[in-house]
Amino acid sequence: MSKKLTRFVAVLLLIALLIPAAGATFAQGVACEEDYSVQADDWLSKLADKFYGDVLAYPAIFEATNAAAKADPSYATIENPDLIEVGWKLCIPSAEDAQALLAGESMMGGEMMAESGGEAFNFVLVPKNLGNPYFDTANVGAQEAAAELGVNVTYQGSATADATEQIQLLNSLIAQQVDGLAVSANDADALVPTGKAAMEAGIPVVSWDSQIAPGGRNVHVNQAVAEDIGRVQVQIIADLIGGEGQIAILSATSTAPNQNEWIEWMKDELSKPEYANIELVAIVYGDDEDEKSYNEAQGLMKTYPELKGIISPTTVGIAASARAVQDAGKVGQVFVTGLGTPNQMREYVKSGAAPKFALWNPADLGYLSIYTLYAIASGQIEGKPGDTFNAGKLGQYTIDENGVVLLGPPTIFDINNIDDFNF
Ligand code: RAM
Repeated sequence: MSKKLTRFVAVLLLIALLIPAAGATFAQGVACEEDYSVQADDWLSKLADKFYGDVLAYPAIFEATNAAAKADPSYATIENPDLIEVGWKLCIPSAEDAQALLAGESMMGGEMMAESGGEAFNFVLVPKNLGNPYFDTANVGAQEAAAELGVNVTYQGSATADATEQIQLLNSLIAQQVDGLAVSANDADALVPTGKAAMEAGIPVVSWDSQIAPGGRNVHVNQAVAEDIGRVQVQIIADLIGGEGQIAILSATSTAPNQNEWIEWMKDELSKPEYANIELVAIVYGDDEDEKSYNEAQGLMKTYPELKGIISPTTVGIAASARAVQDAGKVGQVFVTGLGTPNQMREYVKSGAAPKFALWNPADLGYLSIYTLYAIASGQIEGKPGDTFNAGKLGQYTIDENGVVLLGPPTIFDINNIDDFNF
């Protein structure tokens, strides 16, 4: 063999060695970097997580395997991406090819399933009540998630934050056979039978913001650790009133699961020695209605002329309380804190009626709730403790041992940062 020819063969051999052990290249130019035989308890999103670290990349395996099956029937033909069987041979494209396949999908998720014979999901986001900017903002995030996932999310709630009205609404949504419910509960226990009925009818239930007790939902999406939310509000009021004096709590409804849990932590914080000079004189309820909350705040100032602080762990109550303090000419005498939206509280931060308060981003909460619901409804996860799923721009989340997904720590707002936020 001539030297030239030897070199040519060597180069060919080298090229052959450098090419990964790929299977055939299929119609769309996608090669199987690896073949995979389905094991018990596998499902596509779990495999997408394993190979690409992204549960939402499962359509790439689905598409590539079906393309491969056309050229080589030893690969499985997958009709329903939610159903794969043990022993099936799947085509796993390289991460690069998977990305190209996903980018080539005009639609992902629910709509992609629609293309393959399934149907786009119809989810419903249910707030405690309508007419509250906090929940409206959550819906903005939910719609963003819906657009990314190719699902429909409608926003439906009752006029008042009332458990009976909410149960009626949920029953009618169950009868309509919607594909998933994301609910901010008006009562943790009263909603359990309804949540159960939905799940028994095959409708996944995620509670968010205000939880349905375990047993009545698959997962609860919690905005922040309840203990932290409770304690921080006491720490802020103590600071605002100089560590002594009478304070009151103006809450949402008396049955609200989230507020009631936070109030327990407030009491616990107040029992510490450093708050010995602070007296909690009353807990009243404005029912997340502006006028009622305003009247309750006025009532507190009348009944307790020495009152120095109001903690209102509701976006409706805190704005109404701050307005009542301002209208009463008591800025600097009575301080308000609690949980509010920056847009509703901006003027009261600036006037000094409510110089400091806390909240999370409700849009992120709505966004995460829809991703959680989608992960369960699409069969990517069962919704059990330890399950991990991808929530788009927010990243990866894991369900904890109590069936809870945690959004993250709250933000504290004051004059220094209030203008940086617009919700
Ligand atoms: C109100 C609602 C909601 C709560 C916020 C802080 O908008 O009661 O459930 O999370 O306040």
